Formats: sequence, structure tokens, C-alpha cells
Amino acid sequence: MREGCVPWPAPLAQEYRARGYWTDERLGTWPAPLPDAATRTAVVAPDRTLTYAELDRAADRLAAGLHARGIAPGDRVVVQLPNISAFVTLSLALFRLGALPVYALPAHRGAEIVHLVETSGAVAYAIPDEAAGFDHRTLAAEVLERTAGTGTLAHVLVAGDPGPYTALADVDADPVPLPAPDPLEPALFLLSGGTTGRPKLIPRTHADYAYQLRQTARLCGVGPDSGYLCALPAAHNFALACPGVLGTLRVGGTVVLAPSPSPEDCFPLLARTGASVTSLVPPLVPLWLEITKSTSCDISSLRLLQVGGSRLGPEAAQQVAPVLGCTLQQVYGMAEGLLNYTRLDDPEEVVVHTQGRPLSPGDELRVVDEDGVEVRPGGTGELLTRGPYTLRGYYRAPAHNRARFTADGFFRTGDLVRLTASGNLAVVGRINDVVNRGGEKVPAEEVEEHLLADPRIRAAAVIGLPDAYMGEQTCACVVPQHPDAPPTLEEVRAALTARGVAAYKLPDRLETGLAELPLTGVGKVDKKALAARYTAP
Ligand code: OOB
Repeated sequence: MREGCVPWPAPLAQEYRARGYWTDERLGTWPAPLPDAATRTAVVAPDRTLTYAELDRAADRLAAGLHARGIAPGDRVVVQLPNISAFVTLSLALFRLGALPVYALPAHRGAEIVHLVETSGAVAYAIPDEAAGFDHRTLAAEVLERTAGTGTLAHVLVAGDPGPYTALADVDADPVPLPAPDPLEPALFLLSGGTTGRPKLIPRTHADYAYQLRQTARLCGVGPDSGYLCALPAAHNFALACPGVLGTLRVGGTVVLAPSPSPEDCFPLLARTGASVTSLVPPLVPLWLEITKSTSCDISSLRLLQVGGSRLGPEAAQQVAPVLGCTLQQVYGMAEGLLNYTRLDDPEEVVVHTQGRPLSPGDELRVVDEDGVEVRPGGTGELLTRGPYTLRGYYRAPAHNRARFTADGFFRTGDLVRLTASGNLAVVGRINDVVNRGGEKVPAEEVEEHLLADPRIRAAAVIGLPDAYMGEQTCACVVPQHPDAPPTLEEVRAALTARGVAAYKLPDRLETGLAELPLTGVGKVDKKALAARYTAP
């Protein structure tokens, strides 16, 4: 496996092959040629609609164009594209070329992108000209300047008006034969929600991700007649591959890219395209339920609503089938691999109250206590897992890997779960230091680092507090340098923004009344005490 990646041990790899989990399938290719490729719709995007024949041609020409510009198999490309057609064409082109997309979220800013470019050694950075009122070309200029020392970043590729950079539309050449990538090598990098420091890179191989696509499409009944409405950012594992964009294309279905997950954007698209499946994070569900009651759009084509990313309350879960007229599926997953699903024919009790069970018979799960001992049946503990599509190590992170994996290769998810009598998982909490803001993961330590760079702040701890809408909100507890003149929430948010921190990581709330941070017996910041102090009784 490529440098910086941790391979599966040979006996397990052989077993995954023997059991048919891993095959020679490469991402970006179709298992069988489509007889009606010239007329079958592959992608409906805000900017254009593509048939399968058009998509194939665009991806092949783009792959050849990238190759001609010196982007080689094995090279990394930071892809920060919103839900537009270039997201799909560029992803397929990179897979076919054997170059590796590093999927950034559209909300990421300088702090995150610089880190991704440096850690991955990316040679190219792909952006839209503008998205959500933000000019990504100015961000590219900042990233180029801040990474000039490392010197790997040679190309900025722009969907739309390129300004001083290269238009993706100009990266075009007659298709050339390209060597097929090794299916057991990484095909892409996803980002971890992060626990310590900056986001970690998760290598996903052709074989493991292709298996995820096959198996999730089967489980969700997604086939050539399905339409997947991609409402969440396509770069997130949930929307990309559960089965999502890639899993739907793989079986010849239609992918509909929505500019946002709001009912205002999504309902007319459902009515127009007849899409049958979509996925949402929990805070969007009450909004969808509400607007459904008054909309004039016909959304009756929707057959399956997948919800995951954070905890879905049973009250909202119960209403999905009667109000939206479709099946609810809870999905508890992670970019690192393991996916759990409620099944389409599960009883209501299971669908409403649990987060499902593993996707694959090859998934191994352990629920353990603080000493690593398995809890009794029905007990609560940390979920550890390994399996045919769960990473064995983060990219170039040996020290972190020693902490996050057991000696026998189980990944410590950091999630507290309970295995119910029905054999399903219920997620009850988390031991990792991440605020889950309605599915968006805010790594506490990363934000603390940025807060401490502010001269007005002497000490800082970031905690999650209960929030009716988001599940959790981010609270920054800071000890001001000058207690008589503490910074305001607006000032702190502005300072973090100036440091290039993505908007979703900015604190929702600021507490400045502490003279010191409370410490535990071993001298760590006592976040439980802070949470108790600032949670309304
Ligand atoms: C998904 O992936 P990530 O990598 O952004 O976040 C993973 C973490 C999990 O470890 C867990 O803490 C939380 O998000 N989570 C849930 C959940 N789904 C994810 N917590 C409670 N209930 C759920 N249903 O978030 C993700 C990836 C693929 C599919 C779905 C979600």
C-alpha cells in the first residue's frame, strides 16, 4: 500500500477476497456497459444535465486533460466543489486516472485547506469560482501563498470563471489509455470529523469503497430506476457513497444534485425529476415535515428517506412515514468505514428507536468498557470495529493511530452505544472530544488551538451543550486575559474567521466568567463540570 497508509493484514485481505467483499472493481467504472447510455440520464445538476454517454466522455476527456497537464496516477487533488456537475465529472476522471481526490467540504476555509494540502502533498486544488456568495479564487490565492513553502501545489482548477487560474473546462484532451489502478490501493481520501488537532485523512481503497457502494445499493433497493437526490454536500461520505452519488451511478440510476438541502430547493427538484431516495441530517427533518404540510410540490416519488450524522429524536422519526409518505431509514455511519442501517422492512419500533445494524456480515463489532472489556449484553460501552471497508489507520498519522486502534486492528469509534435485544445499535453518546452540531463535527481541540492564538484569551475549552434544534451547540469557555474586558462572542467569531476557520466551527455561545478552567484529578480540563455549569437546569 502507498506510503503513509496502513494495509489490512494478509490473512484478512485474503478472507475479504474469498468472501467476495473485495473484487477487482475500480471506482469510476461501471460493472456492465449500459445499452441505453446515450439516452439514460446520469446527472441532473444545477448547471447541466448529462446522459451516461456524456458523463463517460466528459470524465475520459478530463482524465486525459489532467494527465496532459502532468497530474499523474497517485497524485493527490484537493477537491472542494459544491453540488455541481463538475463534482461528478472530476471525481470520475480522477478515479480513472488513478489520482486521488481529497474531499474537502464547501464550508472549509484557509485553516482547513492549507492543512489538507500540506498533509496530502496535493498537486492540485479544485474549486468553484463562487459558491454560497463566497469567492473561492481568493481562498485559492491564500492557500497558494500559505503553502508556498511546501511547494507541491501546482494547479488551481476552477469550475466556472477561472480568474488567474485554469478553467476545468479547458482541461480537455482526446482520451488516452490509462493504466488501471490497483484495486487494493487508496482511491480517495475522506476527512475525519476529527478528535485531536486537525482533521485526519482517511484512505479508502477502490476495493473497499466499491464494496460499500454495491452493498449499500442492494440494502437500500437502489437500482437503474432509482433517482438519488443529493441534498447534503456530495463530498460527505453519507451523500457520496451510502449508496449516494457514486452508488447510484454505479447501478445506472440518476443523480440529482441539489444546491442546498432546504425544502425550497429540494421539493421542486423532487417534483421535476421524480427522485426516489434522499438523505438528510436530523436538524433538517422537522423542517421537511413542516413544509410538506403546506407545499404545492408533488413529492410523492420519494420512497426512502435516510437520516444520519447525528441522533434523530424519536418524535421526528415517528412522523416521517405518515407525513412524508416514505420509508425512514436511520443510518449511523462514519467516514472511517463502518455503516449501520435500519432495514427497509424493519418494524417501526426498530426504525424509530435504533440506529440500525452493520452493513456487512464481515463487520466485527465489540462494545467495551473503559478497561477494554466487553460489556454484558445490553450494556453501554464504546464501539470498536474492524471490517472489509473500515480503515486500518489514518494517513501519515502513526502516533494518532496507536491511540485510535487496538493491537488487533479494531478502530475505536469514540461512540458510546448499546446493543439492543433486537440486535440493533442505539447511539447513546460519545467519549471523543467532538461537538456534533446536527451532523457537522466540530473538533474541540482544533477550535481551542485557534482560540488560544487570540491574545485576549488565556485559556479555552470548547464543549457541546444540548440544543433543541441542532442536538448540540458549540460553547467556548474562555478565561480572558483581562477579566474586566473580556472579548464578545462576535469578536471571538470574527477572530476565528480571520484565521480561516470554517463558519460551522465557530462557537454559538461564549462564556467568559471563569477565573480558571476547572481541572479533573489528573489535571485535564474537566469538561463535564463545564457542561454541567452551563447547561440550564
Ligand atoms: C457520518 O460520518 P462522520 O464521519 O461525519 O461522523 C461520524 C460520527 C459517528 O462516529 C457518530 O458520532 C456520529 O457521527 N453519527 C451519529 C449517527 N451517524 C453518525 N450519531 C448518532 N446517530 C446517527 N445516526 O456522520 C455519516 C457517514 C455515513 C453515513 C451517515 C453518517
